[in-house]
Amino acid sequence: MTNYSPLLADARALLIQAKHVAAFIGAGLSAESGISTFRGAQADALWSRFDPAALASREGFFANPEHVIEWYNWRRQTLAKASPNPGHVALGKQKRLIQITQNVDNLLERAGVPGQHIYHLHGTITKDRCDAFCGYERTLDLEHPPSLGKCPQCGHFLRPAVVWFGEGLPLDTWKKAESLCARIDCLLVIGTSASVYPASGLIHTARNSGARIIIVNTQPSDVSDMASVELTGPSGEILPELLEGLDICSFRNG
Ligand code: BV8
Ligand code: ZN
Repeated sequence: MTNYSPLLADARALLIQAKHVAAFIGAGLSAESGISTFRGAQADALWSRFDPAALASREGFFANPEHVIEWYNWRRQTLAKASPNPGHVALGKQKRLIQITQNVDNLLERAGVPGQHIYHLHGTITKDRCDAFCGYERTLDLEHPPSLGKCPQCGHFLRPAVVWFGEGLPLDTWKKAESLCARIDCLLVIGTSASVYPASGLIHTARNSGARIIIVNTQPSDVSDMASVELTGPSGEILPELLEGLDICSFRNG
């Protein structure tokens, strides 16, 4: 008997009675696939070994572009060797659930979540794009990612197709996520410290619109006080039990 089991029934009841559900996902979902989180307790948490401002920002990139591309290519090769964990697989079975993710990996896609149901708020490391937004982008071979290069269309640097600190989120994706969170009646918050904005503001948007919040995390987070139910444990263990046999959806008529 784990410490979260008594709460599982409460969380399942909320998911079953809810009409419109969405998932909001952070780096913790991919931790059991060997993808470092940003701030979690693990010694491997990315930021504990790197300075995010120095690496995940345009200033950092232009200060040392080769070094930043090396960091991303290390992450790409780690992702190439990683597989979806049981948490991703459980989410992959929910074919009608919109999954709003801060993660830049492709593990939800590889677990079978329909692409149009994954809202990547912070982009993806599986692609490069032109830094001048001229429209050029390239999908990468994650095992053998290219070194620093220039856009063949306009000559500016090519950089990972992610949202760096200080950069705006993709507007259309943001608007879809925001309007969804304003009208759902249950938000499943998985593996996030809820410390990065404006993404984490979506949890507040959902709560303020009356949605019940279910949290899955190995430790308390900035939004623990908003939870109707908080399931403490690894998402790779909890999600298969929580979602077993359910078919939760975001648009009832969808
Ligand atoms: C912007 C891509 C303006 C790059 C990332 C207020 C409003 C708006 C902005 C700000 C604001 N306050 C501060 C800001 C600035 C900044 C920000 O939020 N800073 C933080 C640090 C305070 N925000 C920005 O700069 C954003 N841009 O605002 O621009 C603007 C607007 C218009 C036009 C121009 C400019 C952009 C932010 C996006 C940054 N990019 N990623 C890359 O990956 O290299 S953020 C990065 O953090 C990842 O995406 C990551 O997913 C995300 C959030 O972290 P989490 O996912 O929560 O991960 P974390 O490690 O923190 O937590 C993991 C959790 O999992 C822990 O709780 C742990 O307990 C749990 N866990 C661990 N293992 C498990 C588990 N849970 C379950 N099971 C397990 N096994
Ligand atoms: Zn270009």
